Amino acid sequence: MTKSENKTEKKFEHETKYKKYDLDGDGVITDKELEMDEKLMRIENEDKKQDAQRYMAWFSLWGMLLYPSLVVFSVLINLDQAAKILGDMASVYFVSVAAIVAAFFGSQAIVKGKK
Ligand SMILES: [Ca+2]
Repeated sequence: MTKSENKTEKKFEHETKYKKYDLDGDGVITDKELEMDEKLMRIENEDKKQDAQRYMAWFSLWGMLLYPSLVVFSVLINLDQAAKILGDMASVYFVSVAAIVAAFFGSQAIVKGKK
């Protein structure tokens, strides 16, 4: 190795916070290792996002299922006003939930189609 090469070669400082990127532990952080970490992080984020979306879709579906029981419950314990309000809100609520669930399954279908 000549002197000029030595100068252009970049080194990480000792005990750098980036040392975790040296996946094979040979002391050299290659572009490949950095790209690999980026890929893994993207996969992890994608995974978290999907979990959150799935949770939201299920939560919405359960809300949809429990909504009528809530109305029945209100009637049963003589909360007539509450039952009426819930009934009035139902149309808006169901359309919103349907939109969320449709968006979820729609995006799932698009993702699957891309793969
Ligand atoms: Ca390495």
